[in-house]
Amino acid sequence: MIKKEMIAMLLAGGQGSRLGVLTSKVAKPAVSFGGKYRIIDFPLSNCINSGVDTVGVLTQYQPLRLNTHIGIGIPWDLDRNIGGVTVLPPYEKSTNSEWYTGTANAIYQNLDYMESFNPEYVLILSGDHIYKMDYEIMLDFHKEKGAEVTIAVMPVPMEEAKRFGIMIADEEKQITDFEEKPANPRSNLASMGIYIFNWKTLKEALIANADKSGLDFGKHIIPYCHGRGDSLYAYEFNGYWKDVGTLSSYWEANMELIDIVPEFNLYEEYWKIYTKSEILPPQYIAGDSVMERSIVGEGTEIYGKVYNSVIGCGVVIGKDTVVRDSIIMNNTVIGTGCECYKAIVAENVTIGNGVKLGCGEEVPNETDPHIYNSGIVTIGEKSVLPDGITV
Ligand code: ADQ
Ligand code: ADP
Repeated sequence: MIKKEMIAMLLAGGQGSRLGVLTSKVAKPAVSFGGKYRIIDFPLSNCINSGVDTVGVLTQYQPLRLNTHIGIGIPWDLDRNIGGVTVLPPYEKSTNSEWYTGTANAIYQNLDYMESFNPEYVLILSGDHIYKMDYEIMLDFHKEKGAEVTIAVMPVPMEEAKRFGIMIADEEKQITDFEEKPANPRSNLASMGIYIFNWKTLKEALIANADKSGLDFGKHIIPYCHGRGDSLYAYEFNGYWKDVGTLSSYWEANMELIDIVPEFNLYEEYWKIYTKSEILPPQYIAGDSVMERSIVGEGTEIYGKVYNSVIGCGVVIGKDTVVRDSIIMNNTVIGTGCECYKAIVAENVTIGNGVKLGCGEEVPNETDPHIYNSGIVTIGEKSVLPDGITV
């Protein structure tokens, strides 16, 4: 009989509406990041680097690019006969078919998948975080404490605490109180949305709460386990971790890669981030062009001037164009004589000549805070911007 000590379930199906036009056509975990990666590369690489070789990826919203990217898991060495990576979309059952209505509902609908590996532990991950973490060390902590549930936590600035699950832990790191996104947080110890459950505990909790609508870990499962007296522990993580769920956090995390001494380092040999990449020619940097403090993907051609920016693969930046503090994703073509300041331009965009991006007035949008409230101009995938316009 197959037996895997710990398997991972990676939640990658949320709509990601706070990323506005960046996620109108792709799932958030498939959004490109850092010039050559996609967000999901980080948790997937963490899995393989931590020795977790069985990963179920729960997809739902706009999964096409995500599916193509993951494929059979070759870049992450997750193409296995037993285990490996399996994409798990919601499927038609004989009774009670439904979409994944919440994070825990998505896991609940895949009880059979998990059961087939007969695991001791299940690691629950989000597909939208940028970090490097050794889940094996977290598992050691979980075992050492004799925990039923371990939640990875991090202190966050107090003013941001209400965006997260917040907990109070004692000196032994046992969780004494947990509140999901409290209006008035009593601590700044935030849940990273990364959990290790004993399989038996998880299964029982999911079955007991199966009828709740929008079944969610933070809202239902964790409070349920806490309420019935399971032993919950907080595993404190001290490295770099960023939830890139908003345009400003996404922009910031990209910009942090080009800091003079980046806190998050992509160049470490011992913890590689793997990705699926196309075979592309080398970058071409033309005479008279400028490249300063930037990351540039393969196959890109630079004829203009680029400062403090993250440029994807297969991008063309025309002559006399200036790009500053911006993120330009794969295969976007920018014409000549353009100005592009603090902008995020998605993949496969075509920008004409003499276009000005991010040079207009900053108009905070208070009625619809989902989009354009960050002073960052964002252009959605496959947009075509005609010559001479200002955005
Ligand atoms: P949120 O960030 O609000 O809070 P949530 O929206 O529940 O997290 O999404 C977590 C992950 O699940 C995302 O990767 C998302 O794409 C995916 N997901 C959401 N709905 C899904 C569905 N129906 N099917 C499949 N996947 C789905 C959580 C915790 C907080 C914690 C933060 C940390 O609830 O306690 O502080 O994460 O970021
Ligand atoms: P999204 O909200 O972008 O669709 P998720 O699937 O990660 O992405 O959902 C996160 C939840 O947080 C949503 O239910 C959303 O309503 C809520 N939310 C929206 N904006 C914010 C914000 N600025 N800070 C914290 N939570 C938010």
